[in-house]
Amino acid sequence: MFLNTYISDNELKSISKKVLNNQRINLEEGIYLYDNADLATLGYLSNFVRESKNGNNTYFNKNLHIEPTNTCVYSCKFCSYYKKKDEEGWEYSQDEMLEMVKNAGEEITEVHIVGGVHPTWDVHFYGELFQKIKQIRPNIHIKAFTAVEISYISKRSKMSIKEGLQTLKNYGLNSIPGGGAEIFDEEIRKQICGQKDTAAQWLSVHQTAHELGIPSNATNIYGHIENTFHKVEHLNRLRELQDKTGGFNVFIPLKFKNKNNELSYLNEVSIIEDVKMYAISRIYLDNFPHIKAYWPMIGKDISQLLLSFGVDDFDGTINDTTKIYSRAGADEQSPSMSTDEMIRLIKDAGRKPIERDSIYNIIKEY
Ligand code: V47
Ligand code: SF4
Repeated sequence: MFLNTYISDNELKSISKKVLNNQRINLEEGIYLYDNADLATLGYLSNFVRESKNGNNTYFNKNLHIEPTNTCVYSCKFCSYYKKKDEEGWEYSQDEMLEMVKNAGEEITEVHIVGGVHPTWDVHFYGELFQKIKQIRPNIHIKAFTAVEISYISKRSKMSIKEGLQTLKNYGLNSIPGGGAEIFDEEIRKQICGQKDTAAQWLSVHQTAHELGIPSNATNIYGHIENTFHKVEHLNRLRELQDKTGGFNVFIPLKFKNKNNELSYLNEVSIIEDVKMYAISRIYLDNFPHIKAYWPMIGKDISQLLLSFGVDDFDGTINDTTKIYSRAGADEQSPSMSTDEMIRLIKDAGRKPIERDSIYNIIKEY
C-alpha cells in the first residue's frame, strides 16, 4: 500500500520492497537509497527494520566512562582530544581510576575505558587495573579499548593481537567498544588519520576478539570528507565481518564534530544527514542486532528523534566528565543524564525504556 501510493521511482520501489520482505540490499542499492530516498521513506523503512528486530524496546545501561589519559602517540586530524604540544593533559594513576569506580553508584553495571594511545602503558598495566576493579566490583562489565589501543599495547608487550586480547580477557576484559573504525576507505582514511592502524587491522582485531569469545561494538565517523560510496562501503565491510563471526552487538554512527581539531575548516553536517546516516545504517546492517545513538555526541533531542529512524539503544546514563566530544564542540559540555531523564526521553518518543546489561540482557523494564 505504502509503496504503491507513495513511491513513484521504480528503483526506490524495488529496493523498498526488498527491505520490507526482509531481503538484503546490496552496496549499489544502499548508495541509491542514501542518495534518492526522502526522509519519510527512510523513516518508514528503518523503523520497519527496527521494530522487526526490537519491537518498541529502547535499551540503555548505567555506566561510567573513564578516559585514563589524553597522551597519544597518534595525532588524528579529526581528534580534539589528544594532548597537543604545550597543552596540559592528564595521566590518571591506577588509584585515581579505582577511586572513580568506588565513587560510582552501586547501580553502575559497566565501566567503559577508552583514552589516548599511551606510549608506555602495556597489557599488564591495564590488566592489573582490571583485576583491581573486579576486586571492588566483581560483577562489573569491563568494556575497554579501541582496536588501535589494543594493537599498540599488545605490540608494546611483545605479544600478538591474539595473545594481547587473551591476556586482557584473563585479567577481566569483557568486551570492546566500537571506536577507532573512523572510515575504512583507504584513501580517505589516509587523509584523516594516516598514521594509525589500517582498516584491515581494525577489522582483524575485532575478528580475533570475536573468535576468542569477546563481543564488540562498531562505529564510523561520518560528515567530514567522505562521500556516499565511502559511507555505505564502510557498512558493507562491517556486515561482511558480522556474517563471519556474529560478534558485533551494536553499530554507533559518530557525527564528525569540528571544534579544536585539524579539520575545523569543515562545516558539521545538518540534522538531515544525521537522520539519513542512522536510517541507512539500520537498513543496511541487517545482521546487527542494535543501532545506538550516543547522546553525549549527537545531543539528547536528536537522539530522541532518531528513535524513529532505526535507533533502539541510548547508550548509558553516563554521569561523569567524558571529554572526547566536549572538546570537539558537542552541545553536551558536561554530559550526564539521570535514570529518570532517560526514561522520560524514551517514553516521550512513544518507546519502551529497558535497562540492559552490556550484552543486552534485560535488567529492568520501565
Ligand atoms: O575512537 C574522536 C571518535 C571515538 C571525534 O562502543 C570523533 O559503546 C567525531 O567510540 N568527531 C570514541 N568522532 C567514542 C566511541 C564510543 C562512544 C560511546 C560508546 C561506544 C561503544 C563507543 O570517537 C573515537 C573516534 O572514532 N571521535 N574525535 C570527532 N571530532
Ligand atoms: Fe589518539 Fe584516538 Fe585521538 Fe587518534 S582518535 S589521536 S588514536 S586519541
